[in-house]
Amino acid sequence: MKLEKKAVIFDLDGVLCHTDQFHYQAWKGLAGRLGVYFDEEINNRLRGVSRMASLDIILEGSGRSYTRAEKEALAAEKNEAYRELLKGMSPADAAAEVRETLEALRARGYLLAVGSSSRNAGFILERIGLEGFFDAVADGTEITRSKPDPEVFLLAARKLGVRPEDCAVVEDAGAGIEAAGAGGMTALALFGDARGCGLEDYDLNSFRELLELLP
Ligand code: B16
Ligand code: MG
Repeated sequence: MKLEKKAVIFDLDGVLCHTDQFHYQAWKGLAGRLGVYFDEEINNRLRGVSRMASLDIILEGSGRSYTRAEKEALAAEKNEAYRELLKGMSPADAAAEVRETLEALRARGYLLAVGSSSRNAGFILERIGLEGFFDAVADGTEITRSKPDPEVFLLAARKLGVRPEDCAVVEDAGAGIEAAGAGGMTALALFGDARGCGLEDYDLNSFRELLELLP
């Protein structure tokens, strides 16, 4: 299959780098402190979902309700632990395959963007040395509705100045694949629960395979 596209929008956590393991560790620490059961399967439901919505999913297992203020404090506690883990990231955390593929796509004339639900996206891109690679970044600080809503991808397309149908989106989350489809974009699934979720247009076997799809 060959796609006719002008732009590629990349999810960040789980696609450009593997911060998903740090999200898991930070949520696991919080859940442990609260005595709430948490495992990899529950963690998979948090991919691409906003911080508050993630907390709500975790607290489903708590058997009690929390006030808005309590939840804000818990989300802040998790984010502090998560940011500590992010500080340990470096350019070595962006795989050579990712860098090389981004460079090759750029050389072919594609516009490149990030579309992430994360409010930490700017910090992460800086840590891994990819902040200069993109024509636009749309992230959790600029949207009101998280994936599966298409808002973040539509914002990325608008920043690039291209129509949604001219964009391919690369995602590791089912929620992200759903968001891409809802925005009228072509959804490419890589890793995570995105592959085989049933809503994707194509399952990628590797990041590099993008170079076969996008001539
Ligand atoms: P933060 P993505 C998402 O990023 C993560 O997949 C998701 O697990 C996280 O809850 C969300 O960002 C919010 O992150 O707490 O850093 O604002 O996959 O859309 O790049
Ligand atoms: Mg992701």
